[in-house]
Amino acid sequence: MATQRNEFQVEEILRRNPAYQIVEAKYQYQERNSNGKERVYGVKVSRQAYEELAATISKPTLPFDKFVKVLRPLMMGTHAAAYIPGAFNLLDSDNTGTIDISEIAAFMPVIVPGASPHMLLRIIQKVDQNRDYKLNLNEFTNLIKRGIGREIAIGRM
Ligand SMILES: [Ca+2]
Repeated sequence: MATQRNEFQVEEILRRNPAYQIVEAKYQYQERNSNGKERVYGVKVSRQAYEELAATISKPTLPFDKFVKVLRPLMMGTHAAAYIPGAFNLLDSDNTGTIDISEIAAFMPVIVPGASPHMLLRIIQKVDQNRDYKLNLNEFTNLIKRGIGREIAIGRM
């Protein structure tokens, strides 16, 4: 099958300050391709970078501590499937049962500097089955299970 994914393991490392606040979330990937070749890489998101970006967005944004709970399934995919509903509820702050695509897309640059929200929008459109530019829990779950954060992070999109 042409779309076969490489096997990977991922570890989340949270760095905290003396007040026990998370100051950085790091995701470390170890990947083995079909030839048995190993590749190690990581992505990190800092509170500072997140808050700086959040300050430029006119809409209300999640505090960093909650954002990390969204980031976890986004970056870990099926390895953090249990966190998908919690992440969805955080993003669906007004409890409409759907989340706005632009709310997720707005934060792509903190995951990968230079990543454009359009990259994510393109992928999201593939899981947005009813094409309403919003994601329900089912569509969001499909998105996460595709390992979307990791795909963006390693520039495979
Ligand atoms: Ca939809």
